[in-house]
Amino acid sequence: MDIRTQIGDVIFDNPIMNASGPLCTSKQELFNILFSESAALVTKSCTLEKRDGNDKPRYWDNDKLSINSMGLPNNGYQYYVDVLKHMSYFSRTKPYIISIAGMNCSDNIEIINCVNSTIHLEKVKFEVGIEINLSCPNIINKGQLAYDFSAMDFYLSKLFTECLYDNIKIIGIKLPPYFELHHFQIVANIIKKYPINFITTINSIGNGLVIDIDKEAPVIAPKEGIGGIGGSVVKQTALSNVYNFSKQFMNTDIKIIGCGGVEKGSDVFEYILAGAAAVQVGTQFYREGCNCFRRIRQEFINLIKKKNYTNISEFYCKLYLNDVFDE
Ligand code: RRO
Repeated sequence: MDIRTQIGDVIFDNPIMNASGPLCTSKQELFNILFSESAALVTKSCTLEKRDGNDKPRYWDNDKLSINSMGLPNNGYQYYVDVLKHMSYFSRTKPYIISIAGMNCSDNIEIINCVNSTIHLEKVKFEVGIEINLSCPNIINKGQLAYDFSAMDFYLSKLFTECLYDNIKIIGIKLPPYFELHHFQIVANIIKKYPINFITTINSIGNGLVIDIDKEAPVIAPKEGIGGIGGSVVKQTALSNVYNFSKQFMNTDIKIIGCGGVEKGSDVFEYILAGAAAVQVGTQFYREGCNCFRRIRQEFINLIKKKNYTNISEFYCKLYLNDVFDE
C-alpha cells in the first residue's frame, strides 16, 4: 500500500499532518510532532515578535465543534527558525512547514527572507515550506485579508516581488471558507498569478458564537465571545471548498490541503475524493494528541484496502473526474 502524496517537489509519507494552531507552539510540542506519525510538522502561525494572544478563556470544545479566539499567541518567528536548526541534529526528518501571520506584508517578507537565508547558511537538512496565513479571524480590529480580493492580490504581488524564496521548497496560503460559488474562481485566478504550490482550506469559520446556558454567557471571553469554529460541524463547508477549488486548479500544479473536521480515516478518503492531496487535523489533534495521526492513518489504510485501492492517485479527485451524473 503506497499512501505517499506530493506537493511541489516535496513527497509526504502519508497524507495526514497537523493543522497550524493546536499543540504546535512550543519546542516540546513541535518535537512531539516530529516523532509522531504526522506526515509533516506545521508550526503555530508566527509573527515578527512574540505575542501572548487574547484573554482567557479563549478555547472551548465538545464532541462536535471547537471555538477559539486565541489571538495568535506565538513565540516569534525566530523561535521557529531556532527549533528547525535544533531539529537538524536529529536523524528524524519530515517536511517542516512554518505558518506565518505577520501583521503586514513587510513583516511576512522579513520572515520569509530570514527563513530562506537560514536554510542556506545553516545547511538545514529539512525540506522547509511556508504557509502564509491570510485568514486569522481573531485579531482584534483586523479583518481577514483573504476576504478582500483586491487587497489580497496586491499583497501577494508585493510579497512575491520582494521575497527571496529559492531555498524554500513549497509556499502555500491558508484560506478562510468561501460561501459564494463565484468567489472560488475569483480567488483561484488571483492565486494562479503567483508561484504558489498549495492552498490550505479551510481556516476556522470566523466569528461564531457558542453559549453556555447554565452561565447564560459565551464560552470564551475575547471579542464578546465571538471566535473561529472548527471540528466536525465545519467538515461539509471545508469539503465543498476543497471540491470547488480543486476544479479551478484542475490543469495546474497547485495542490490542496483540506482542513476541517478530520477525525477518522473515512474523512481523509472523502477529502481526497473531493480533490485534496493531503489533510490537516486541528480540533481532533487537540483532543487526542499525537496518537491521532497513527490511528487515522491506519483507519484510512484499512478503508482503501477494503476498496482494493493500492495508491492515492486511483481515487484522487474522483468525485468530479468520474462524474457519475454526467451523460
Ligand atoms: O490564533 C488564533 O486565534 C487563530 C489563528 Br492565527 C487562525 O488562523 N485561526 C484560528 O482559528 N485561530
